[in-house]
Amino acid sequence: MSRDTAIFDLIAEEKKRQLEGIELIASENFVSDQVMEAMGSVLTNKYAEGLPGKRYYGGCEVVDKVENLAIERLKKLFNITWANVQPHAGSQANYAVTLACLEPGDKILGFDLSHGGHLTHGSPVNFSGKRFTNFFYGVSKETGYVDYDQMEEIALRENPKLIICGASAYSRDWDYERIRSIADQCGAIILADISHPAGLIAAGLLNDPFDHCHIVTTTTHKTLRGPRGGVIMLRHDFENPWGIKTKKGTVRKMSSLLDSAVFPGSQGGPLEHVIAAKAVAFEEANSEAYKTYMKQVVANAQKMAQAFVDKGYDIISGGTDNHSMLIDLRSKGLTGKDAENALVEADITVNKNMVPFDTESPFVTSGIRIGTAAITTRGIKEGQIDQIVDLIDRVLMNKDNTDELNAVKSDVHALMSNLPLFTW
Ligand code: DSN
Repeated sequence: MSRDTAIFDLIAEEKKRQLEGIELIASENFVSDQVMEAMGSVLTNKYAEGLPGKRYYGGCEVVDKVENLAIERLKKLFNITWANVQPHAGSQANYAVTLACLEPGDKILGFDLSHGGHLTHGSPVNFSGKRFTNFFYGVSKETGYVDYDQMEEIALRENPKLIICGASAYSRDWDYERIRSIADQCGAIILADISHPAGLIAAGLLNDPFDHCHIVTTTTHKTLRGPRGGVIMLRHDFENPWGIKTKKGTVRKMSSLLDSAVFPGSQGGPLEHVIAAKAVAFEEANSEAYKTYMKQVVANAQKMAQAFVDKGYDIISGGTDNHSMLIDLRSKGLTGKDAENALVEADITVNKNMVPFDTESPFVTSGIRIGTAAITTRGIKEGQIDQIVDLIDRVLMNKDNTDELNAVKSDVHALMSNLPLFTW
């Protein structure tokens, strides 16, 4: 068969878009060549349902070694004792946790989606909202920080079986110790979904959730800079509190329930090519160079948040501890949708995002979310941040002026086109 130019031309077009533009979506990043190579390898041909050493197919000797390497490298990265690297994505990881821990109708206390939470933390349009009974904590209107008093008040009133912390759009660190003290008062298990700040936690730049939160999930493609995927992790394995027993009559460990919840509970064959790419990314993240990269990501984000504040933009909570920030555009008379669309015209990519206490719908929103993981991978340092904020401001202040948007686009291409997609 001849080469499928329809698809490969589109891939080339997308590569050009990625090279020329400024990528500020907080959940995106660029992977190294070796991560890409592992993903595009012959491992995609192999079926390997089960776990290393316990498969339902022959010929798994090699992929067993691949998957074991991924697990060992991840254990080293976060100083943990157990991991499952098979979830196809963060949502699948969180689905497996609910399958292991909850019965339909059980209560979950999660972070409100409109305050920065994630769909899988209890949103009514997601499995987590459809299968379970959900309650939400949010941020304080005054400070923009998570309101732990509200979390405690709801937890003690409702006695949820699962408390979920972690966010898609929250720029501050989490007080995992406080969350544990709340969970212990009502007998809840805690799931920390660290999908966004995982790399910063691995590099020791943010609080470590693993001693306080019973179960931790993350995606592997955001700050972790790996292939698209998810993992589930435990530092301390424990007997499930519901007394679920093995066939031999002993109480099953949480690791065993989680393994079963991934396969056969919710997934079929693991994506061994993606697991190989995860292993490569975990090894990269175990390096000093990665720690330097993570520090640069935070330095860039803090510099950017300040530059926006200096231009009169309203950043939720006033700044950032991590790679991201949420900008409330209401004081500028803009919606998130208008801002996202105008910025795309200039090849600057962000996503519209609800802000706490938003009055617009999720399709319009009052804010945009910005993250610095991807531009930092391309080699952007603090010295170029003011220029990027200037470009964004020019777009937002001239959103209906096509000439100005085209002028900004030329400046964006001049800044980015000669930078590689991936640098250390
Ligand atoms: N991964 C989420 C994000 O963009 O933060 C969306 O599911």
